[in-house]
Amino acid sequence: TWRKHQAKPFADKDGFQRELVRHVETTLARSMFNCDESAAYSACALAFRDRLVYDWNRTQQRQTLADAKRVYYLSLEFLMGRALDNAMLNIGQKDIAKAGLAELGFRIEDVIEQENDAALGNGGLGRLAACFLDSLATLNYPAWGYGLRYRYGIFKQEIIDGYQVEVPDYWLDFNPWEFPRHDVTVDIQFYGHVVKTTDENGRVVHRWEGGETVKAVAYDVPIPGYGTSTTNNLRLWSSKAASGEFDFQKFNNGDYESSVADQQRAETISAVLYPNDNLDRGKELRLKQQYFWVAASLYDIVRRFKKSKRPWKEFPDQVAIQLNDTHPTLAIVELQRILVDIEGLGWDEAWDIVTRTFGYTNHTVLPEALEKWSVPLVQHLLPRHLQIIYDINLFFLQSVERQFPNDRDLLRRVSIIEETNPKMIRMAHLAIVGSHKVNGVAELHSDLIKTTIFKDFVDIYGPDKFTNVTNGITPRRWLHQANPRLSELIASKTGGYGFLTDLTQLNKLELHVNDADFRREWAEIKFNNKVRLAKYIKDTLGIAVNPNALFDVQVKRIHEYKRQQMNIFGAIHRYLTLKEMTPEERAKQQPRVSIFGGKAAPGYWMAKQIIHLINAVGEVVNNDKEIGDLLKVVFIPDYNVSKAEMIIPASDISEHISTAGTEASGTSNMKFVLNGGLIIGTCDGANIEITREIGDENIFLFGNLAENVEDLRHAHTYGGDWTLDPSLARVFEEIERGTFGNPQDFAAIISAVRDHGDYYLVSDDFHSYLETHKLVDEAYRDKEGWTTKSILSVARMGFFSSDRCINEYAEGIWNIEPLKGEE
Ligand code: 26Q
Repeated sequence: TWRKHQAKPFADKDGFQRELVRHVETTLARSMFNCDESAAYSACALAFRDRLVYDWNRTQQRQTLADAKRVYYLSLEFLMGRALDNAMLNIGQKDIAKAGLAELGFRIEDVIEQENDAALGNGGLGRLAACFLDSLATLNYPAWGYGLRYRYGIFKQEIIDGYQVEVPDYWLDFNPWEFPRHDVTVDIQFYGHVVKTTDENGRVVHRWEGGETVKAVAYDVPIPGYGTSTTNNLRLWSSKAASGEFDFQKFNNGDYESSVADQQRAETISAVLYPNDNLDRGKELRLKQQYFWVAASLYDIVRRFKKSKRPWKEFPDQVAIQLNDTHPTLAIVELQRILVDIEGLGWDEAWDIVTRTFGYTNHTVLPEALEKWSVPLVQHLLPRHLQIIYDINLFFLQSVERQFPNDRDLLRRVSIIEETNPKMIRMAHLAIVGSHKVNGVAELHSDLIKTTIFKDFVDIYGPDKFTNVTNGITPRRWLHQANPRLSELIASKTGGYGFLTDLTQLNKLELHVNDADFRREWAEIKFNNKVRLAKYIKDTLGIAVNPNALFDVQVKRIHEYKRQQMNIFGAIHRYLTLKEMTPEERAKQQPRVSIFGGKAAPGYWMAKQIIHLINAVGEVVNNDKEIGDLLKVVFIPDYNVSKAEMIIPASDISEHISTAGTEASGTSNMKFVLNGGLIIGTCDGANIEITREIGDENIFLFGNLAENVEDLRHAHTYGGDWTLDPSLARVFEEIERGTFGNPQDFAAIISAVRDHGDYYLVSDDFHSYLETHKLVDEAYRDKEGWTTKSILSVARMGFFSSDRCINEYAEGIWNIEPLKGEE
């Protein structure tokens, strides 16, 4: 009979309105007479949330009953963005909500805009985790995400006098999408010491004693799939003071202040997301975050397994744990500790279970991003874990020594411990040794890790331990939600919305590439998206941009390897070229808008200088009457997921121009092409596979290849005959003349290229970059040719769905099957 109580989809807009009004009047305790947009959002979110909760509970019951193998995706970042639009679309009732809200006097777009982004991530890695959750639910896989419930997500970026200023992102004021589980808590231990004793059978046992305890409280977030009742769970841990006797004693002794201080110290653990992207700047607090989250998650996973009463050896048949980069690598050590110290298994038996459970995804080859922790720090915070790491390393090195006798240098290179002062733990090595599969995120990147940073491990384990799973994106958010009109047009030509769950169906668009009406609509949708972005730019920045101009977009975290500096140098070159032209020549040029967006890590000084240069150039160019619409340079502040949903559909061409071999995959490249934008890019990351899929006539590739990067770098320092590209020299000259403000402000950006070895090969690639931009201008002039490229590219993007990607993980790494409910 409980089925009767399931919330049915809203029967119609009246049914939806009834629920909305009920929430306004009861949950929010407000009157419909003073229901503003914010209240309308809250009530609408609560109405849809009610719908999710039933599916969510049923999904969990079904998965428990089936006793099926689950995958647990451990990620310190989940860059979810907004939830309401996604929930409405996944349930399939956005139209009803739209009609219902309209009748009450609200535009659904304005209501959706009220929601804060859930911005618990930095960039690509965090957004990938969010796309994966969407695909896991949509494909009905039994899956949980585990993360941290940061009180502050990624900071909000303001631009003041051209410089980035960070403002805290307090996003939790009203969050209807999380459910606190005050009954689901885990006590997490830190510090203390290890006592070695023997048990009644004479076996050596290690007891971790003393130290301090912090409480982990679970907060659950429902993850609805698209067009399915499967609603998975994202569990985020929040830290709280463990109310032990300690506090009471202090309190009773009248030490109220210090007992409050202890409490605050505990809550600090989950207070803030570390804002570094592709940079390892870990402090003790970051290590505490990692252990806190990993220990709570594993306790939860093990508790669930133990309810099944199965023998331990079946753990890997019930549980797959995926490590999103090395951030959760302590999970390997923690599971070994649970099995050996607490459950009393032998080392080898435990280690076999551990390695069959874990998979590790690598997201970077940049040396400065490879995580290391100092041995003294781990010794202090997690004394027992350090012992276990040393034992893991000992057994590993012994086996390497047996396999490759007398190769001391090999042992030094692969050791989990780096013999520096202080000694460092190489988390990637630990992750490889403790997992059964290691994957990269695009073909080039997976090849690179096998031939460079992890080459020795391929020799040791053989090539089969290493694999590739090329990243993907969810077409639900990145096409259907972000670009509803394009989605509708595609549906009208491909026989419905089947492409949203089988993206390869996009290939049906090829049949219509010569259909004049279709082409006109296609171009019109892009134009309208550009008008919307132009309006946003005008309203927020006061810069008028012409929607007929070519919109050239680079939005991503600011990093030297991603080369926003090369892009702005290119814009300066364009400006100088235009200035040198006669008015007649100028009139023939293709108008452009160079659009930038992205955050710099607060401690990344060079990245902040680059933001300043972009804004300084914009200030001059945008106010030059001679230039007018021919060139605008715009920096959109506070780039985030919801801004991406507006910006990406409005792009004509986007820039993915990292130094070859540095960008593991990139995922925004996929989002832009899926929305009918073309790409200018280097032969790096997933650009290469995108080219293979869509055809090299539909992408603008340029620059040196990864295989030549090392030699070029060498030549910069030792070659002797290295000279700065002349066009680039001209750009530097202009900056140094003070055209864009005080040249001192930009000296470091120039020196990095001209005087300090040009590590990212800006000068080597600059000529080919400029030439390729000329080709872009020419191609854009041919409007029909451009539309053809745009349509054919979208038609061939089927491969880049995160559904394909998740199916590859499920089959090749996790060995899990979908579990569907009766719909
Ligand atoms: C490490 C230590 C201490 C503090 C922070 C960090 C840290 C945090 C975030 C290190 C790296 C990250 C994020 C990395 C990231 O986003 N990598 C991107 O992952 C994408 C998904 O696979 C790829 O598409 C991108 O190419 C890659 O840059």
